[in-house]
Amino acid sequence: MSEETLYCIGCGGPLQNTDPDQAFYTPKALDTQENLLCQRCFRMRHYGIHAPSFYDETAMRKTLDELSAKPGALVWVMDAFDFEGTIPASLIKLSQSKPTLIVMNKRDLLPKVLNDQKLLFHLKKRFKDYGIFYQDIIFVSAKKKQNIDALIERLHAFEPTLDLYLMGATNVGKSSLLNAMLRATGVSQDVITTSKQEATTQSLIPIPFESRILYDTPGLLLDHSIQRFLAANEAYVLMSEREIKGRVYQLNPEQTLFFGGLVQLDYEAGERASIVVYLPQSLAIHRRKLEGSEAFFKQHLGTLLTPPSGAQLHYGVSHFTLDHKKKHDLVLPGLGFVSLKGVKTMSVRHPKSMRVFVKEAMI
Ligand SMILES: Nc1nc2c(ncn2[C@@H]2O[C@H](COP(=O)(O)OP(=O)(O)OP(=O)(O)O)[C@@H](O)[C@H]2O)c(=O)[nH]1
Ligand SMILES: [Mg+2]
Repeated sequence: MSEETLYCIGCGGPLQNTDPDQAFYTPKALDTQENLLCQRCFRMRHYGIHAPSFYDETAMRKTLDELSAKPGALVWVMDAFDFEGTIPASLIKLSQSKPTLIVMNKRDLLPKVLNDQKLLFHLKKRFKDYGIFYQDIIFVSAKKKQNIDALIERLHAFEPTLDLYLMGATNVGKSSLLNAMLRATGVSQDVITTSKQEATTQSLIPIPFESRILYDTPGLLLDHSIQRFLAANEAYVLMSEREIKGRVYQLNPEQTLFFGGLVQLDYEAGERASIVVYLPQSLAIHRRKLEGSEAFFKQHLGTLLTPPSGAQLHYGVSHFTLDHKKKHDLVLPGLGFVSLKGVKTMSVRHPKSMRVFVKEAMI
């Protein structure tokens, strides 16, 4: 083995070729000049195999401390569809001390009725509420290669001496964006490993980009992520691949909607309500009367009402009293949102770690 440590080009981990059961193993000799992949990245890329992560909460805190101490600018990537669910508190703090660009990725998932102007107006208010500081907000789609040139152009506006850190929650598409930017500058294939799995990127990956270094970073893990409480295959099915269109329900009080077995919305009092569900299309919606819905939930959870189909989740119930004349969004972080009009009171059963809340409607 050569003296110098080599790093996996796919996930950033320090390579070793002695123990296949340990992190960042490669069967290849470590004295080569070629870009090497660890076994985990190789399997994820070529076989789509779900591979264990070596990145945990401790490593996450260490990375954050390291980055907070370095000069540089923050390129904060969020999932445009689930931005309320992809705002780690640690990055709010970081945005207050570093020049920050907000990149709303996965723009392709948002319903087309929500135009950029409307979205921007809403985001500015929300970011103010959160205490997020930023220079600009840009909408992109790594998947559809939308606005990638504009993003690169915007990066030029940062002081040339600053290195740039692509940061954000896990799975928002940081690595996909970096691959898209590299392709836009002539690289012919994806360099960094991407996947639906949490913590695909395991360590900082420095990429020389024009005159500076652009770092891909491991995503921040969130406790309300669906991957925390669902089996991997169930969570993957809920990760949308295309535009999420609203599913419309006209509901009378005393009616209930089940979103799979994950969320139960009991509409208690109000007018005849208009409810538009912006949740992954793969999540089945079941409608019934409110009376007896508790027993129905217990009886059908895991069979008619899935996911989850396996282990029992811990649920909590949140009650809401709303101004029924206004439109609101019920936000289900990690899943999406439900737009409500005409509702006075409702109760929502949800996984305990999913902190649901209501805000002014976006659409
Ligand atoms: N629909 C859609 N999916 C995207 C987009 N960008 C990335 N994805 C998907 O989102 C998933 C996560 O992408 P990654 O690039 O691995 O995300 P990441 O932020 O680097 O994740 P970590 O390394 O775990 O922090 C993959 O399944 C991507 O295909 C996008 O613009 N639109
Ligand atoms: Mg990544």
